Amino acid sequence: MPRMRELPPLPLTHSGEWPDRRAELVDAFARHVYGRTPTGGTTAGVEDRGSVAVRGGRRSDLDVTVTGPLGERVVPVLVHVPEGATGPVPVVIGLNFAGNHTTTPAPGVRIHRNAGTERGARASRWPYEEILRRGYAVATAHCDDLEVDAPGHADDGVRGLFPGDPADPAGWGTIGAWAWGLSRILDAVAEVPGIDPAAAVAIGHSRLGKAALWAGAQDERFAVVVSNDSGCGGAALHRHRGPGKETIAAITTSFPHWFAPGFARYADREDDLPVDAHQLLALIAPRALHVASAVEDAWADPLGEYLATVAASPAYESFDLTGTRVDGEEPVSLPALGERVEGRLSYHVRSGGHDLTAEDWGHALDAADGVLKVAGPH
Ligand code: GTR
Repeated sequence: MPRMRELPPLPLTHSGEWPDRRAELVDAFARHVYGRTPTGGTTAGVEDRGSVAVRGGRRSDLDVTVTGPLGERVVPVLVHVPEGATGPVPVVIGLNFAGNHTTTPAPGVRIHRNAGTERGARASRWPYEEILRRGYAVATAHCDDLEVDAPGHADDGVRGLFPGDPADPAGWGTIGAWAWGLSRILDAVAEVPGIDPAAAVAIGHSRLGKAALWAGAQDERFAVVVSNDSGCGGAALHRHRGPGKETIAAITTSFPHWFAPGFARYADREDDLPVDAHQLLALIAPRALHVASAVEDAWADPLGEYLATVAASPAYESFDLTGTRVDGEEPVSLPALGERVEGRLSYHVRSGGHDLTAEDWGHALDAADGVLKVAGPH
C-alpha cells in the first residue's frame, strides 16, 4: 500500500492572490474540521488582580472579560513580563491543561479550577525564567476556563456566549472555542504595559497545539505559530499512514466535542476529507511557523507532521521564503533528532515522548527570534 495518497493541492497562486485563496481555505477547514467561529465576540475588560516581582521579571494575575451576543465570561490569565526591557517585548500566548497555578510553584497564583492538581505540577512545561531571559513575555490561561474539555459543555463555556444550533454539522467545537480564546487573550495582553501585540506567538501542546494552529490560521495578528506534538487534527497529515497513529475514527470517538460534528463523517475515510494538515500549516504563511514532534510520540505521528511541513513549504516559497523542503524532494525519514530544520516554516523532532519540554521551548523561541525583534537574552 502506498505510504500516502495524493494530497489535496495547496491553492498556490501568485502571492498577491493569497488573501482570497486563504479565506477560501479557512472556510474549508471551518466547514469540514473545526466548525465556523462566529463573529461578534470581543474582549471587554482586563483587570489586574495583582502584580509581583519574580526572578527576571514581573508576574500579573489578570481577569479578562470576554463577551459574545449572549453574555460574558471571566477568564483568569497569568502573565509574565521580562524586566529591564527598553521597549515593548514580544509575547507568547498559550493555554494550559490543568490551571494557571500548575504552571509555577509560586504560592501567590490564584487557584481557580482543578484545585486537585498541585501548584507547579506542570511547571516543566512553562520554563518562565528562561522565557523571560530570552526577552519574551508569556501569557497563559487554563483551557477549561474557556470551555471544559469534555462533551456537553458547549453551553457553559465561551460557545455559550453565542447563538448556535447544536445540530449544525459545521458548528464550532471546543478546539474552535479555545482558538477563539487565544485571540481574546491577545486582545487582553495588548493592554499590558511593556508588551508588543504586533509580536505575538501562539503556542500549544497536543490538543492545545491544534487550537494554536487553528487560532493562527484564522487570526493573522499572530506573527508566529508554534505547534508542539499537535498530531491528528493538528499538524499531522490525515493521509499519511503512520504506524500506531491516531485516526479520525479514534479522535472523533474519544473527543467528539473538539470538532465540528460533520468531521466524524470522515472516520475511516481520510482520503475523502477535502482538506489536510499541510493546508492548515500553509494558512500561517507568510508568517513564521514552527512545528515540533517527539520521536516516541507515535500517536501524534511525527513523520506525518514533518511531511506536512514539507508539503506546506511551497506556500512559503511562493513568498520567496523557505520551508522545510529541500530540492523539491519528498523525504522518507525524519531529520536528525534535536536539530531544527530552519526556515520561515521550521521543524524539529527531539528524542523522548509526548510533552512540552525546555528543549521544545528553545527551538520555538529560536524560530520566533528569526522574525521578531527580541531584546534578550538578558
Ligand atoms: C490524546 C489525544 C490526542 C492529543 C492528546 C493530548 O488523548 O488523542 O489527540 O490531543 O490527547 O492533548 O495530550
